Amino acid sequence: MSASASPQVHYRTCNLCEAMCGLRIELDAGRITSIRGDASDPFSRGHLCPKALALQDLHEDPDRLRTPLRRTATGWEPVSWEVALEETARRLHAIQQEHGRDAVGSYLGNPNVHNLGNMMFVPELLRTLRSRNRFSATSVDQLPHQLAAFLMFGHQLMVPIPDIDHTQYMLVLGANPLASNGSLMTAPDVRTRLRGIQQRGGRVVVMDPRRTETAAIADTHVFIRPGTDALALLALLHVAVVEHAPRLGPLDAITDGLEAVCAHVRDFAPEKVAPHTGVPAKTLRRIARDFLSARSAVCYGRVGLSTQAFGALCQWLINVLNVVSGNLDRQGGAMFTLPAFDIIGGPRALAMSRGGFGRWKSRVRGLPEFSGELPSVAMAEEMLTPGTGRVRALLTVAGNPVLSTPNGARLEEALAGLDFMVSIDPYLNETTRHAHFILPPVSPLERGHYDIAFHALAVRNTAKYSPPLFEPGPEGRQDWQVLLALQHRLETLRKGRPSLRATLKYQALSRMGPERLLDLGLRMGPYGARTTHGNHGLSLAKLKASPHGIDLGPLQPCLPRRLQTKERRIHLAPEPLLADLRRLREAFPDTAARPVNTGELLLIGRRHLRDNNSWMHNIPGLLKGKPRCTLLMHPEDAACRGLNDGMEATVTSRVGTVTVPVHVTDEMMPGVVSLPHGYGHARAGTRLPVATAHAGASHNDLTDEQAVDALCGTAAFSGTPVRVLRAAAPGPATPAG
Ligand SMILES: Nc1nc2c(c(=O)[nH]1)N[C@H]1C(S)=C(S)[C@@H](COP(=O)(O)OP(=O)(O)OC[C@H]3O[C@@H](n4cnc5c(=O)[nH]c(N)nc54)[C@H](O)[C@@H]3O)O[C@H]1N2
Ligand SMILES: Nc1nc2c(c(=O)[nH]1)N[C@H]1C(S)=C(S)[C@@H](COP(=O)(O)OP(=O)(O)OC[C@H]3O[C@@H](n4cnc5c(=O)[nH]c(N)nc54)[C@H](O)[C@@H]3O)O[C@H]1N2
Ligand code: SF4
Ligand SMILES: [Mo]
Repeated sequence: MSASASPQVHYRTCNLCEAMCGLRIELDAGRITSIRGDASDPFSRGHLCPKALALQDLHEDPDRLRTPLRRTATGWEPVSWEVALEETARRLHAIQQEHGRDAVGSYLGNPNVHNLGNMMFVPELLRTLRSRNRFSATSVDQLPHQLAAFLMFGHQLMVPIPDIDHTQYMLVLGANPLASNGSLMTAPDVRTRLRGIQQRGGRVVVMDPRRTETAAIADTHVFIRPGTDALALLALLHVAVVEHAPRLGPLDAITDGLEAVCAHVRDFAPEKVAPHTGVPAKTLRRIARDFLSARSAVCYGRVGLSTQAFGALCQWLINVLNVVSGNLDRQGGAMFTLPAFDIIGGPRALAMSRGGFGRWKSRVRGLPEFSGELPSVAMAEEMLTPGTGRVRALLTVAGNPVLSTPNGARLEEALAGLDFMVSIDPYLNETTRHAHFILPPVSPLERGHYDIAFHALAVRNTAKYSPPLFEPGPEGRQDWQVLLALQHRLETLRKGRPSLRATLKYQALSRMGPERLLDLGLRMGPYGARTTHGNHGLSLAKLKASPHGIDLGPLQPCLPRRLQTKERRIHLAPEPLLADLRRLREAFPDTAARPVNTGELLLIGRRHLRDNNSWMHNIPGLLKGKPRCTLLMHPEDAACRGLNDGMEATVTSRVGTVTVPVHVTDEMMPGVVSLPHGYGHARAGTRLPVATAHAGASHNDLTDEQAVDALCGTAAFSGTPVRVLRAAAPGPATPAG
């Protein structure tokens, strides 16, 4: 957009988290003068959080890379796109030629899902690489949700979404939407939506080892021991089945496996699980009764639940509870979004794969594949363990696994030993510093945006397109352009010569870009030309003409039509999940005496409104105020270790030790401590001066890559056993020796 004399206004969606807030951005002479919430956005209604302002800071950050970099013996040097792409393709190709396809691994980070072009073009590049060593943030996050959806409803993205705007009872486990702004529940201004439940006479109940910001506004908060939620959910189901008898309503006719579920849950009376969970049986019974007698109710669990040893069981049991209480696919319960760009039921070429599970295993530890990916906890060992199939080269796209995946320090060792590494990323950070080439995309304001994923996971059906605010400079490349160029080069090298067909396809896709594919998907989607849901006739042009976005109405019941299982039935008791109950029983035997107090504490994570995983710490405005990388600890646990508020403590796990200041607070459950993740910016050789000045310690220097949900390989970092000691006071300087 060219500079002009009078102020201009631009509307767009913030792409930084899942909430999809509408923004109103004012510009003067081509420079941003204000960013506010867009009151006319029908979904977010003017809401925004402090991170929205960071879109300007990100855009203007002098440390954000603007040209490709090549690592040399004497440091980083800028190179042209031509050189960087050519050399990268050549190296990747050569390594695959010599060592086989699997020798090139990939890791995809979270921002891929917040980027239209990456959603469209990453799968193509991965198809070309055809390596089984594909990793992503999915397996340190929502994999259990996707596994449960795949096994129960036939598609990994048929994730039930809480109908927060209509429910009368919301039970939240292991999520803190007031800090995270909601996840697998796109719900801008979630605070007002939660308050709305209370204002219509409903209740919000939170089960969390910490009295979180969300717990603080809830009607009830219950402490629960980390890692025991599957037991608590089984006990809730026990009450639902034994006391109340299941009532599936219209789903009764299309649901298989109810008997099997009932048979298992009879064993899990609230009294029996109480010693493990720390939740009094009385409390669990009351929650179950209130849930079951509410006019509508929904159970929702997020990161705290999916990243534990029984994460897949947790997400399955949540779905089961919603089904047997008659709350799946009904207003105020757990519902399915019907997005305008339909990644589930849309045309094959534009839809996402339904998923797959356990079709192959990781080479070293035998961890199962899910949807074509292997668990990220296996990344380091796949690079460090010799033999055929060893990962010798890595492509990272929008990921910082050194800070985001368990035992980051070991992963770093592995990255340092790779033959070749390339990172598509705008920053020289803890991960990309190990790359041979860094290929930086333009800023989010220099590209068009449509939330393919989050429109499909939202509490309301809406659609909105954001055009680019700024034109990229001549050297600027969007992610998708980099991905496509790399793919084309790799294909050409593989064939040995440029083929006419491949060249034509490349040229066509370069011209089309993600926008034309989006248009196609919108036109062929449920609100498009062959419209089945109201007379919307959606297309990209129509969205462009509605800069605040289009409201497509509340979630609607859609079963069995939308089920993706072969027979369009719900599988309430999929075999792998049912079988996994045995592992749960073994981990928590009936006769278990309470574990003797060994002085061990359980470490959990924490998100803060002004953080975004690891990557927004170079923005001064977001780091103002007191340091946030602190260890929260209950007063009793602090007292018996001689720790006072503000003192430094060492925290030690099986894999490492970090030193952090302690904040003593009774918002923690006794026996549990909390440290945020995404810090640990003191590592040398990055180009993040602001982050380095607020370094903190990395939570993932404590988490253990051996701790997994054995069923699906998801990292189990909720509840890492740690020892905490008062740090030795810095003594007098000792003479250097
Ligand atoms: N201990 C612990 N660990 C956790 C979690 C936890 O709760 N506790 N949470 C987990 C979760 S839920 C997640 S999703 C993962 C996140 O794991 P990652 O996605 O690996 O980590 P991020 O910190 O999000 O890093 C994002 C990277 O993408 C880059 N980036 C940002 N925008 C773009 C873009 O548009 N294009 C490109 N090419 N790059 C971009 C950033 O510079 C940064 O390098 O972390 C997980 N790790
Ligand atoms: N401000 C901000 N927003 C974000 C992000 C961010 O880093 N910062 N990250 C984004 C990403 S990638 C994601 S996936 C989402 C995540 O969204 P949420 O899942 O809402 O994120 P958290 O705040 O980590 O909430 C997890 C909660 O689980 C609790 N918990 C930990 N272990 C257990 C356990 O064993 N049982 C129970 N019951 N609770 C437990 C923790 O105390 C915490 O309150 O947030 C997104 N939004
Ligand atoms: S809540 Fe999320 S989408 Fe909304 S302004 Fe903040 S970061 Fe952006
Ligand atoms: Mo995430």
